[in-house]
Amino acid sequence: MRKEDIKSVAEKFDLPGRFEACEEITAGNINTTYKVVFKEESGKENSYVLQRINTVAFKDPVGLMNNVRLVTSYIEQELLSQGVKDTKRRVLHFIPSMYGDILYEENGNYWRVAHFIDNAIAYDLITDPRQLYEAGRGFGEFQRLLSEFPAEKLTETIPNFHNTKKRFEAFEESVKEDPVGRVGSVREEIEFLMERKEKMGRIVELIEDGTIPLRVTHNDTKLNNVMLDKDTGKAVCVIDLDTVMPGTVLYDYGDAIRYGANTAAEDEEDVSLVGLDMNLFRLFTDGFVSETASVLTDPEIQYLPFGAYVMTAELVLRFLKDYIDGDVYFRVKRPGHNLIRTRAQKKLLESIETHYDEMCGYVQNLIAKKD
Ligand code: GN1
Ligand code: MG
Repeated sequence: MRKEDIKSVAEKFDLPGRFEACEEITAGNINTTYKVVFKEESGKENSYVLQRINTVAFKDPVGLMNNVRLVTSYIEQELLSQGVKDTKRRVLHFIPSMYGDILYEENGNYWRVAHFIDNAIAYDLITDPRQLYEAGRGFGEFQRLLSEFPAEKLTETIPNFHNTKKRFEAFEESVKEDPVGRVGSVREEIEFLMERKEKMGRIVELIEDGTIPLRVTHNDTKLNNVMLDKDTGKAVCVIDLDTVMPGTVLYDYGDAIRYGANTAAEDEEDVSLVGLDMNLFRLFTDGFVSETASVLTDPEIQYLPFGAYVMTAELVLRFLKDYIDGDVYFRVKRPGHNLIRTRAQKKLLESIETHYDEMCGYVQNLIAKKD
C-alpha cells in the first residue's frame, strides 16, 4: 500500500500528533501489518501497530474485535489484581478511531490500531535458548490468566480452527478436486498424511470423551506471538489475539513447540536443517508448566507431546492443502512457498516421531514432581 494511503487510514484513529513515518511488518501470514509513527508537538514520537484484518480468514471482524476487547480487558483486570502496577506493556491496548470504536471500516477494509510495545522483540528464530523458557512462561501465563474467563462470551472467529478431523475432510476434497493441477506432484506428501489420518483426529476425540477439557486458548502460539523484553529477556506480552477462542491447551503448547523448538525456520528449504531440538523442547515445557501446573489436569500435561505431534501434522496438512488449492490462504513470499513449508513441517513431524517417547517421559516426570 502507498504511504499516503497508510497515513490516511492511520489518521482516522485518535492518535496524538502528526503522522511521521510507516513501515510494513511482514512476519504474519494472514493480516497486513504496519508500524506507524506519530510525532507530538513536543517532539515526542509514539509508535503504533496498524493492521488490516484479513476478511478471507476472518469473516466476522466485528465479532473478532469484540473478543479482543473482552480478552484484553479481562487480562488487564487480572494483572492489576495480581499487583502488576503498569499494564501498558503487559497486554495489548487498542485505540479507538475518530468514530469511537476500536474497529474502523473503510471501503470494505477493516482496520485497528494498537500501541507498539517498546523495547521488546518478537523473535522469528531464537538467538538464545533461554528465550524458549521465557516464551513458555509467557504463553503459560496467558493461559493461566484466562483460566476463569467465561468462554461462552467469545465468538468462534474461525469455526473448527483446530478440528483436524474436519480439516482432513476438507483436505481430501481439495485432493479430489485438484483445482490447479498440482496433486500429481505431491503424491508422496499426500500419502504421508494419509498414513497419519487417524492419529491426527485423536484430540477431537479426547475432547469428546472428556479426557481433555475445553479452555479459552490463544490458538496461534508461534514464537513471534510473544514479546520478550530487550534488556531483561523476560516475557512481556502475548500478541495476535485473533484466534483466542475455546480450544485445548494441547493446541497452544503444541503449536509453540512446532514453531519454537524447531532447529530451523518453519519454511526452511533445506530440510536437513529441520528437526526437533530436545533442549528447546525441555526449556519451553519447563517455562509453560511453571505457569500452568496449578490449572492443568494430569491428562492435559500427559498429552502435551501429543499436542506437538498433532499441531505439526495439522500444519503439514494446511500448507499442503493451500498448495493444492493454488495458494489462496497463506501469504506466499516465493514460488512454491506452501510446498516448501509442507516439506519442512513434514520433516519436523518425522523428528517428533523419533523423539516421541523421550518427550512423553519428560512430561511424565513433571507430573510426578507436581504430585
Ligand atoms: C498463520 O497469523 P499468523 O501468521 O501468526 C495462521 C496460523 C498458522 C501460521 C503458520 C489465522 O498465523 O494458524 O499456524 O500462519 N493463522 C491463521 O505460520 O490461520
Ligand atoms: Mg495469527
